Amino acid sequence: MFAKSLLLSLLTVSVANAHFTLRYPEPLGKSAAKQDQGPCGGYSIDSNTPVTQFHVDGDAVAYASSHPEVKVLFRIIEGNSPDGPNSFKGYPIVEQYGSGDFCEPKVTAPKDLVGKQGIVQVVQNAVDGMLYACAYVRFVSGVNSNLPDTCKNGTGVDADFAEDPSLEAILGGSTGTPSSSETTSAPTATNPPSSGSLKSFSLVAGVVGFAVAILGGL
Ligand SMILES: [Cu+2]
Repeated sequence: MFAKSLLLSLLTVSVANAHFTLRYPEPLGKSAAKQDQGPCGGYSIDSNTPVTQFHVDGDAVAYASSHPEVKVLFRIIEGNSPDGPNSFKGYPIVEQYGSGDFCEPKVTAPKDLVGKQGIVQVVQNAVDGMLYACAYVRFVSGVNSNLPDTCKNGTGVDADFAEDPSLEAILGGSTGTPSSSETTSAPTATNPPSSGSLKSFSLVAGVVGFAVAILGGL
């Protein structure tokens, strides 16, 4: 028991040191010390914040991950406030497997953001909770045909599309989301939780009835 809790605390310490490091676009800051703090991992935009050009028809978001399994939201935000009213899903939510370098080279933003500034926010749902990093960008037209060197996948790193209600909720808290990506909340309505509760209630009632019958027979 003691050995188990010691192992657990050791694991917690090791993952707390480095969650993930956003490599591209240039992040607001490189320390992961406050990465569990939304919306930007303890950083905010100021006069020293680097600005990266971001191509609305497809650009890279690259990071190095210490976690072998995370779900990731790539969120595009208009303006210089992470809590601004207009935010968009830059790519479907993915589940990334394997630790190391990971890059999604086709993150997109709405075309009408061209010429404006904004934020690329990466939110990971990891074993140690929600993790955040942001980059300040200026939106430009077209596709980035000259992807950065940091856009690569480490050996054994892979990804697949995934669902994640917690990450969707971050996105859903704002207005102006493209209608094409707003079909995710519907499935829960067809499977209301009450049917599950009713089933377990009748099971319990059956067991109680059986017990009563035995008692009655004695
Ligand atoms: Cu972590």
